[in-house]
Order: sequence, then C-alpha cells, then structure tokens
Amino acid sequence: MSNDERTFIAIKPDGVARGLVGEIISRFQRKGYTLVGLKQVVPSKDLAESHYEEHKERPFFSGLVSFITSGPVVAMVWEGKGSIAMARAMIGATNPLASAPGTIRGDFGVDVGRNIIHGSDSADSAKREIALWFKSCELLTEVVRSSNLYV
Ligand code: FUP
Repeated sequence: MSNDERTFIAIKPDGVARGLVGEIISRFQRKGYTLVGLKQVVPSKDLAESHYEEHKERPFFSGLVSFITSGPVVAMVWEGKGSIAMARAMIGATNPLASAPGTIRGDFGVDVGRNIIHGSDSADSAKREIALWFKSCELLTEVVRSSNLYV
C-alpha cells in the first residue's frame, strides 16, 4: 500500500449549500490525508453523465444528473496511505439512513438522493474520476506530508 495513493472526492450541491465544506475538509485533514487538488465547479451535463456512466440505465440516473449539475460541487483529490478505502469508510453507506453515526453521511444526511458526498470506490475509479475532473497541472506533484504521520 503506497503513501501516495490518491482518491477523488466531491462534495455535492447539497453538501455545499448546507455549509459542510469546512467540516468535510477538516475530517480528511485530521485523518492525515493531504489535499492535492481542489476546485469548485458547477458540473456540465456531459461531465455529470460521464462521472455516473455506470448508472446510465438506472431509473434514478436523470434525477441524479440534474441534481449534481444544479449548483456548485467542491471537487477534490486527497492523497495518503489507504485513502481510497478509508475515504469510503469515512463517507459511509450510499443511503445515509444506513450509514453509521460518525460517518459523513451518517452524521449529516437522511436521503439517498441527497447524500452529500462522493468518493471513488476503487483504484480504477479513482484514476478515471481524477482524470475526468482535473487536468494534471491542477494537481500537486510535490506533496509535503504532515510530520510524524508515517513510520
Ligand atoms: P456511492 O458509491 O455510495 O456514491 O453509491 P452509488 O455509486 O451506488 O450511487 C451513486 C449515487 O446515485 C448515489 F450517491 C446517490 C444515487 N442513488 C440514488 O439516487 N438512488 C439509489 O437507489 C442509488 C443511488
């Protein structure tokens, strides 16, 4: 497991509108991860459809795309040991009502269609989503880590 594993995280329009950006960034920082990319964008329909292409046959797809394009999204890339799986654990289950308290969705949400945040579910998804949302020049190449975080 490498110390420079990267994952794509997006705070969805509901999370931004509800003022949860600082809280969410703080959780990843306190865990020990490093923010290597950050921007706020209102995603285009093309970007949203590509991001969620695995769900294009699902009944909730059009509602999901219209929601995700309805306002600003805070797109981020976080780096650190085990970041892909750990971010998913910190985010919680897809349905906030099934997410344990202590997770982001478990602490702040109640509706699957307004579940605050997205996190890549695998190394392949992380690679694909980072390339979809960010140009390589928008990501840090030389990362200064917190001291005393790794052996
Ligand atoms: P997750 O990886 O936890 O974000 O969940 P999925 O990739 O399975 O689903 C992507 C998004 O589709 C969810 F964040 C919310 C939405 N969704 C629904 O609106 N209804 C559903 O029944 C399932 C997912």
